[in-house]
Amino acid sequence: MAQVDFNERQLTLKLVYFGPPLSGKTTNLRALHGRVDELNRGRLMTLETRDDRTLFFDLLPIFFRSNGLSFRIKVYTVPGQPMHEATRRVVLQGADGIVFVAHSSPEHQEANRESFVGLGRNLAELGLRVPVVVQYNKRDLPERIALETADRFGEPERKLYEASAVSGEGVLTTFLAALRATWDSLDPMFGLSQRFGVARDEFMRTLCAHVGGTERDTLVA
Ligand SMILES: Nc1nc2c(ncn2[C@@H]2O[C@H](COP(=O)(O)OP(=O)(O)O)[C@@H](O)[C@H]2O)c(=O)[nH]1
Ligand SMILES: [Mg+2]
Repeated sequence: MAQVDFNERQLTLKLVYFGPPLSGKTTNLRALHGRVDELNRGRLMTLETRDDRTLFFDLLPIFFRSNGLSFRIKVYTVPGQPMHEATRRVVLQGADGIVFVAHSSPEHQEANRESFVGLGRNLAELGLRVPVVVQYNKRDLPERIALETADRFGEPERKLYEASAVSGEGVLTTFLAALRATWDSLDPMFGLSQRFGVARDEFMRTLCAHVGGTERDTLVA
């Protein structure tokens, strides 16, 4: 759950990148890390085993000040392998928003579905109702599923974000879309816009500037 301190004018959000093994969650965080100004980020903590898979989780803290307000965004990834269910649940605790990173290759579609079902199960167990933004990563693969027929995970109207995280393409757009959805879901609960005196679009513009984006990136999101 977001930490909101109206006296200190501080907002801390938690965003979690979830998805099947090897879909590119850690690569998304690396690309984000590369874009954020050094002044506005902490160390990217990542723990990898030799087979290229995240053992526990990655964490990238991003912080910035604007209008006398201090924002902190903690971005996590979970390990995708089935055996790490318990770790995923712990990392998901207190999440305010989720980016689901799906794999674009045809043979990974079953793994995508299984992982999404797992996400739903974990969220239900934790009693969390948070926005989920879906990204299809690895759009650069020659063998990739068409977006028109891609799984929208039970929501036919769901917008799908395309990315190629190795080159950084689409990473920022997905991140911004997730934070916009997060703000929109928290605003009615906390009265963020009113009590902080910051409208959502202003929050988005400032955030965008601090992660090396342009006005265009917020519009696309
Ligand atoms: N071709 C291609 N490979 C990618 C892309 N994103 C990640 N990868 C590769 O896929 C592998 C798994 O990525 P990683 O971020 O560790 O996946 P995670 O298990 O979801 O954290 C690595 O070898 C990455 O370099 C992408 O957009 N395109
Ligand atoms: Mg990883």
